[in-house]
Amino acid sequence: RTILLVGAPVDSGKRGAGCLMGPDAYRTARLPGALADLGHEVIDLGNVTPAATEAEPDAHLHALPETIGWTRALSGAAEAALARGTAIFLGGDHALSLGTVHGAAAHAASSGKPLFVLWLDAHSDFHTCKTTDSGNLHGTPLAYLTGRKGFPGFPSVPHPIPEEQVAIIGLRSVDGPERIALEASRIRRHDMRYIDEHGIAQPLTAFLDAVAAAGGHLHVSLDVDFLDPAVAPAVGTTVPGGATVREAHLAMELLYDSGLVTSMDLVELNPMLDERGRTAQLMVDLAASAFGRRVFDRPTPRIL
Ligand code: DIR
Ligand code: MN
Ligand code: MN
Ligand code: MN
Repeated sequence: RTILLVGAPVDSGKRGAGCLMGPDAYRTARLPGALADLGHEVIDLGNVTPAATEAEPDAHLHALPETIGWTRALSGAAEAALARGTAIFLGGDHALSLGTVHGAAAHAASSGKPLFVLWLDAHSDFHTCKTTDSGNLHGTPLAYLTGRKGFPGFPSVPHPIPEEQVAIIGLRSVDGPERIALEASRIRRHDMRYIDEHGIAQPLTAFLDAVAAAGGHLHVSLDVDFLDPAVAPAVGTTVPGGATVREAHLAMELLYDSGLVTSMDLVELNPMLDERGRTAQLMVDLAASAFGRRVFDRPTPRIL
């Protein structure tokens, strides 16, 4: 495959700074080399910069104009990268997905394919600008991308993702208004208890079967806090009880086996909070699993 790396040093989606160093941490932890070792052609497109915007600051929403500028720029960058191959977006906090998935939806629409989104996260990121209590826009992308109202000043969403084409896995921190909206939606949602009871392969395989049956594109958004903080400490919003290293690798290996992944976000890594780069390294190893690293070959594509 041709894999395009797109740096998205977004740090406007929440208050604590540091995610802007994420793209260079992934490069330093040798993500390009790891992917090239698997036989891929890797093209690093460098870092995107936010578009200029006339949006006014908002008293409640943190860094609203900057986040609108990032959304506009990253949508265009994502659409352009996807025209050339598979795209990996190096974050940056989760506000970057407002733009990357917006662009992926435009690409999918122009290819005549439905876009599916897999959200691996402790949080549901299903707030609108009206319901967010923290005012942190990294908690909003899934609401924006599924076409919920309440995003004044943001680019319009001409290709909203149908709710049944979204799956969230890893949930253990859902705010009240998000929970009400989620329960009224058709979004597929699996909390950590579900993973404890059924394992991670079951809900993921069910979702991948739906993507394959629809002939869809698949965007994967991997938030560092999907992982347990004991193994991935470098994120500002740790929540205990997350995915283990093996659960995460199995998820990535199943994604590779499916052959369905067209784009991926690596988000919320804050290198300032890391212990000798271990979280960056784990994220690089997970990305490698998602793009073909394995111990033994298997009679793979159960789904293709
Ligand atoms: C939280 C944080 N729900 C908020 N969301 C995070 O601020 O609205 N998402 N950290 O990954
Ligand atoms: Mn395509
Ligand atoms: Mn998130
Ligand atoms: Mn999260």
